[in-house]
Amino acid sequence: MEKLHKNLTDRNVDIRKVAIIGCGFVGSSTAFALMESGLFSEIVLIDVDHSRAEGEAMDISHGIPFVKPMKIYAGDYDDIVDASIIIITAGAAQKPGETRLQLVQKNVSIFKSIIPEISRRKCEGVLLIVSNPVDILTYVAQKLSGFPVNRVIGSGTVLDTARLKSMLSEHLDIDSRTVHAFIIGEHGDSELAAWSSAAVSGVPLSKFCEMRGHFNHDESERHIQEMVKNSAYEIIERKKATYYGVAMAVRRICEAIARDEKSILSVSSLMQGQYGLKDICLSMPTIVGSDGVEEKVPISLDEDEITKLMASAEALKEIASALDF
Ligand code: 6V0
Repeated sequence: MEKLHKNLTDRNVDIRKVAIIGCGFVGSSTAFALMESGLFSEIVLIDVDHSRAEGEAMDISHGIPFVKPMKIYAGDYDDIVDASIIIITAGAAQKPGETRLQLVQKNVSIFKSIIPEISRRKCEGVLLIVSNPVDILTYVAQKLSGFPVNRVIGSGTVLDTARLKSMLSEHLDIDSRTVHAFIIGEHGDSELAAWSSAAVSGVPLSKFCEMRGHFNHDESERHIQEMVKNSAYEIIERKKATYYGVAMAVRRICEAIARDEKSILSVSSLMQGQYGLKDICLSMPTIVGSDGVEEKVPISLDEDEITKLMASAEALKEIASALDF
């Protein structure tokens, strides 16, 4: 069968090397999480504020004797040509009360300075976008880089899905790893929980809830979904930024890529006709392996979920169409 895209063995990348562009709260926490993971033997940090990247590299590298041997250093774009994953966390952060979408034009301008540096060097790694608004910036990175669709991924709702699982685990007093449920759509205000396909170890969620003494499904679902959606606002109000949760989410995505796990994660990527949606990036459960996006998983959605997904896509399209890039 003819190959649709080059797989890892055909690409000029070092599977043990990862780059992080942007070393603020999110970039440095991600570097720390990746250092602890033992997945990589080389981490390159890039920031417009080079001394900040140097400081983070120095600080984190002093912990290497407690983990596995590796190199972590501040570099420039020439150092990342063979990185298997290029993570972008550069950008202005969300301010209290500011929506992710309000950040958009500021961060698009930053991407216009970063992405051409990457494509000019013909990097063949997977681009993993974390900066917000992540779906819009994944779309912008896709267009600016000219990379194949499978090699541009946004962290999307991987974090929101983890928040959902952890809240359901508290609600049901059950291990969060046994909860199967996804937040889909935009990573932001129009996101939705795909309740109709949610389950705990194969038992439909509503049935499992009843088993654990919860019968008020509609109200609980509404409450939990609101809490997931407002998590970032709540955290920002208290500590000005969110970074540990997202760093763990990025680590999980990197693990799926570096180990070619074919894990199903709710990453953001270009829709190509699924659910009738095209030319926009948003999150759906997706098989993720060493080549990035392998395939989106067509989970079944009920009528209400379809309507909400369409509204989420519409909200994103409206913003994308107004962008100047
Ligand atoms: P921060 O602490 O201000 O760090 C941003 C860093 O980017 C700074 O060190 C800047 O110097 C650097 N930077 C700016 N412009 C460039 C450039 N052109 N090239 C290289 N580096 C540059 O922000 P923080 O780390 O808190 O947040 C970073 C981004 O992550 C923001 O857009 C957040 O909104 C986003 N988040 C995304 C999440 C997700 O789930 N996708 C979660 C939390 C935050």
